Amino acid sequence: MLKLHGFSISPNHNKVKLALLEKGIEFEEVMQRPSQDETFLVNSPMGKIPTMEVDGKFVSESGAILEYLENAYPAAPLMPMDPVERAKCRELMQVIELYMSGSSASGRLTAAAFFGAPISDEAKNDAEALIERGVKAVARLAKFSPFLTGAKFTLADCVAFPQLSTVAWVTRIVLGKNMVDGIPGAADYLKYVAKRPAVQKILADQQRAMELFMASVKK
Ligand SMILES: N[C@@H](CCC(=O)N[C@@H](CS)C(=O)NCC(=O)O)C(=O)O
Repeated sequence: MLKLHGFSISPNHNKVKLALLEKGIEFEEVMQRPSQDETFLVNSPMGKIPTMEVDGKFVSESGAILEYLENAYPAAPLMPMDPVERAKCRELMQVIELYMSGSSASGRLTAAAFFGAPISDEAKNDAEALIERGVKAVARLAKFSPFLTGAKFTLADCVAFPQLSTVAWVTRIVLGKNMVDGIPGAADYLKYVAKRPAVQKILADQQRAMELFMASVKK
């Protein structure tokens, strides 16, 4: 059985978990925090989560894992068949991943949002400018009719829901404004997608993991 190593607070973990749930693939979740331990770097060379264990082999990088799932489990497709539509779906995934995700722009604010870590005004302004550019790009590309790329739920939604929710939360806490509100239709889209059973599970697991995490760092 596939094993997803990571933890349920992480948006990168949750985008893969959402694809697994939406595709109806059986999997096991193995609790793993990011780590620079040699033993973990063997399975995830940057020490990041998630990493997916497939028959004893490990694949890291959520984009590569999503591509594997789509190729290995084609029965419930989450990518359009038409090559151009497929590329447009990939484009949105990339734009969100590269310019808005926790490992890029909003990631600069994550420690401040989670732990109240000090952050300079300069760092805040830099992050805000980067996120602003990503917000404008997503606003240009997203259809929200009702899903990100059109009528069907796709991998772009698996990426967008956890990432945009995180950007919304982090920017509200650190910058005092929810920057996802700069994407017309995004707030309603997030509420709509949150009703899906798979997303409900993601949110419930995330809430539980967050409570455990906060209790462990307060000790
Ligand atoms: N590009 C990677 C990003 C993964 C990532 O940044 N994961 C975060 C958790 S959401 C992490 O492991 N952070 C720890 C670190 O950057 O060392 C992917 O798509 O999987």
